[in-house]
Amino acid sequence: MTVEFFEDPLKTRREMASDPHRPIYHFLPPRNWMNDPNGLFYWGGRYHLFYQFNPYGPRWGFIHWGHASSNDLVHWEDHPIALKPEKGVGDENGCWSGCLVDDGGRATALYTGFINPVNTPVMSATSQDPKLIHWQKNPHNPLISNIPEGVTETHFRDPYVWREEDRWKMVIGAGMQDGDSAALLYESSDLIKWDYRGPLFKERTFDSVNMWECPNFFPLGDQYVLLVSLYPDINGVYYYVGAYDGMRFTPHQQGFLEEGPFFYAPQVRQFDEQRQVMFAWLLEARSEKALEAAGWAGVQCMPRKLSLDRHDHLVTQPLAEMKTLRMRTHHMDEFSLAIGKGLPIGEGLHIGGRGKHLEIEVEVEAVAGRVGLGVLTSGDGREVTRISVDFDAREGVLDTSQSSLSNEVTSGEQCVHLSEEMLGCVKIHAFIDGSVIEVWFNDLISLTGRAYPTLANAAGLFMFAEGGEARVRSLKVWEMAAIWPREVESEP
Ligand code: DQQ
Repeated sequence: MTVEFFEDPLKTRREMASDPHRPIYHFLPPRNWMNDPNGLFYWGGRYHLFYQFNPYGPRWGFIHWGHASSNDLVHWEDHPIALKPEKGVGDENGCWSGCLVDDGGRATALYTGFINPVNTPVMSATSQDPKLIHWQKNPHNPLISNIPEGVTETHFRDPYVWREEDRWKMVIGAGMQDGDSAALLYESSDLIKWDYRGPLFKERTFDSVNMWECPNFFPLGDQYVLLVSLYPDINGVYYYVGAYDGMRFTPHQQGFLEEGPFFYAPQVRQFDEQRQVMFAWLLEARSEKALEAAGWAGVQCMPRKLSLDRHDHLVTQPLAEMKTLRMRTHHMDEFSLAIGKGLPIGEGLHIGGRGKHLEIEVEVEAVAGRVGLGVLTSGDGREVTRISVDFDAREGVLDTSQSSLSNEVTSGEQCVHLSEEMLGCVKIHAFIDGSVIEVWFNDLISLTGRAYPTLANAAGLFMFAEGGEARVRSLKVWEMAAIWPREVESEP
């Protein structure tokens, strides 16, 4: 297949770079639609990221596996499309989500073939290419086409595979006829013939949820984690932490990894002893018409490291490697914020056009009111995105309700609960990248949002305190570099 922009992806990236909503340090394809990360993998000395991709437009449909690689999980190089739908083999209408494993020197993708909503077999493709450019579909495809009894026929997809002693294990996301969601366990000695072993774990997470998409199952410290995406309605990403006996999983802790509507379908891979690394699909918050005009849709979150806090809650942190993108730093210590007065930080620190691509770390103390940051703010204040702590409601808040004057955009307030002990001195760690916002409160709880300001100068940064005064212990701002070669960048 010839898809013009993959012949010169950097040229396409350069053409797209003047769009102020495009991130520069989050991964996205040169153009068109991307959703779930797939097949996160280390091979031939490089990290590989495959992703759900529609080469024909900025809308979901006729999904292929796009491909990029990196030597640090931060900077990426585009590669040709890896997997394409093909008639007669089991994936004629789409190569849906899956993963990659190393089968004794042969990279093997296990993925969902989409024929129609009630026919979504498990498929496989292999590559012995050190760069993973060339793929062969397995002649035994489809590997699993019969769904087990009790499973809803439209709710069976997204294989996640790992090696356990001398066997391969796999979980598949499912929805059951009894209303539960499930991670179905399979076992194989050769990655081709799979035996069903029953649900690894099943539960009705909430009444509104009838399937777990994209299950990930992996060890973390001395526990096991099952991470699932709540379907339908992109209801958020949920985790269970517990014990695993080789057949069944028994959780003792659970919760939302992120509850909002913009973070979905993560994939987790262990790359070295210490680190389980995760990417996830960040959804757009604008109309189809706006997406068609933009020519692109969907972003990956920054690579994140997973860990368990002292209560066995699953938490994430941006990978330390992201610090390599920090450029000019601005630093202010010990200052007060008077009630109701915005303190413009951008002007004082001379942050130029890079105000749309920042990392910000601020530590604040207050006893009442809302204290926080205004980002992506226009000179006249008509467009502003607020990231704050509400000390009265004990919440971290990401408020995009005034982010954009456009009526093609969905906006609103997302809140997360902060415990009493977190409120002593709150650290807000925010990443702003065009239209992408990822925020952590006290390095523990994260929120993701999208903001699409329309005014050219909407790059201002300020701090505010409403309903109570605040003391800022320290504020650090970094202008961030792009993850693409210099020639792709547009003038800030
Ligand atoms: N996306 C894929 C499916 C998966 C869903 C299709 C989750 O395999 O269940 O693009 O976003």
